[in-house]
Amino acid sequence: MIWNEKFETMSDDEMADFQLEKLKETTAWVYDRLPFYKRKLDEKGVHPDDIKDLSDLGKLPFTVKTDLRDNYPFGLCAVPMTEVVRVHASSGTTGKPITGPYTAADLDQWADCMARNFYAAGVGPEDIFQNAYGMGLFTGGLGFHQAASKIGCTIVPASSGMTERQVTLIQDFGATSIGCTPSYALTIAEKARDMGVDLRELPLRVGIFGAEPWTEEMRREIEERMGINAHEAYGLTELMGPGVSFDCEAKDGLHVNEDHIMAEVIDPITEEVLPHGTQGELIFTAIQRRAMPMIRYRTRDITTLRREKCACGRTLVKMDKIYGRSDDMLIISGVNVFPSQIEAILLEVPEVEPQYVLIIRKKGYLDALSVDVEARPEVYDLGEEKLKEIEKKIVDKIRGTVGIGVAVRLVPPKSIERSEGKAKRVFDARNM
Ligand code: DLL
Repeated sequence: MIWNEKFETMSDDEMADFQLEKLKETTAWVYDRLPFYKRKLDEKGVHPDDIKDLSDLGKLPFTVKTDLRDNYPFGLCAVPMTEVVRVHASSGTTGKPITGPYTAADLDQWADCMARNFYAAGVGPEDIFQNAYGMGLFTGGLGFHQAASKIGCTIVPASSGMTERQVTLIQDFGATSIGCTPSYALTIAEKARDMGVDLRELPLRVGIFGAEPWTEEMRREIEERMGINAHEAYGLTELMGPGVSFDCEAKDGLHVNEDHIMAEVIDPITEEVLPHGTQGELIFTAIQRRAMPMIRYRTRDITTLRREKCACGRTLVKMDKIYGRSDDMLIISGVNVFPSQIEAILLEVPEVEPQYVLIIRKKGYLDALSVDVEARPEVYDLGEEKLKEIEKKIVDKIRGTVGIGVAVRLVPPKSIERSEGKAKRVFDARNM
């Protein structure tokens, strides 16, 4: 199912023409209205009139997270507040939150982008959609809500948390589809099992998961535990929220809604734009938003772009599943490691649950990594000797695949805190 045939299957040439027109319009929009962008463009010696070609995007300055924090709350809002109809925000871990103001037209476009996500996952008007993303300032809850509403799904606005109730609602209301973070999907699946409810026997058939990195191995695990097709949503508050990109039935990368958001990948150190097929930091330019357009935003998310024929018929450029965030990259014995690499290995080990945490500690002058992972209940009961054997197996697997030595500890079932939203899986104990 394709929601917006025109833009999702547009030819590359037509898309390029469309993007150029919108890029010109948006650059002039921010230049004329926001002193922040005027100063940044002037410093680079670029004027909106200098944009003649799509490659001129590379001449524009980057915007970074601290620019948003420095302009908190509405310094980057390009319309009067009377035209702003809603504000979302992401808390982040440090400093001021990132705010996202929207005009009525921005909200409409956002709903269109998210509706594409629903259709690509095979969720339509006849579906009952349980929305277990957190409702509120977080863009997940209302972002999914307004799209499901536009499509005409029957919405169950459960929000996140109260997991037992989530299971009961799925059961009683006959939800056919669900949205939440992948880690919360695992929590729901586990709670269902504890309650003696077999989700695989219920009408639930699709999930749309996102807001945090997850591996293909995690996707298969969730599909198996819930008896569903697990699809993906990607996005960030700075660029509207979910709806930036989504996967389709091919499950081979995520289509970027590039008529709204242009994507580039750069080398995070040299800031040089990289060719498609090369991994680097994702950069987004929002070319249609009016309250808070964004010029070349550095996401810190690591991926690769590809423009290729997709089995689903969409022509929208694809990005690979997010490999990790540059902030989450660990350097262990001189080797760069992303948590996703460890997750992929752990999920291949049949004796453990998909519940783990990574702890970074100081070992002399170097950083050392410890992995705590839960043993399956029946495995945990086999005793210490067996656990040691499995721990060693995991240590060897990680050394063989990632090339680093780590300490692995199998911990008791249910001893790792369960997630209801974005899971916190990396702990820094270097200063403890
Ligand atoms: O997490 C928006 C969202 C809500 C996306 C619901 C999908 C579903 P923020 O809270 O601003 O916005 O966090 C944005 O989360 O830069 C990524 O690092 C990460 N992220 C979001 N989706 C994915 C995904 C929402 N599918 C940050 N895979 C982004 C990996 C993701 N990381």
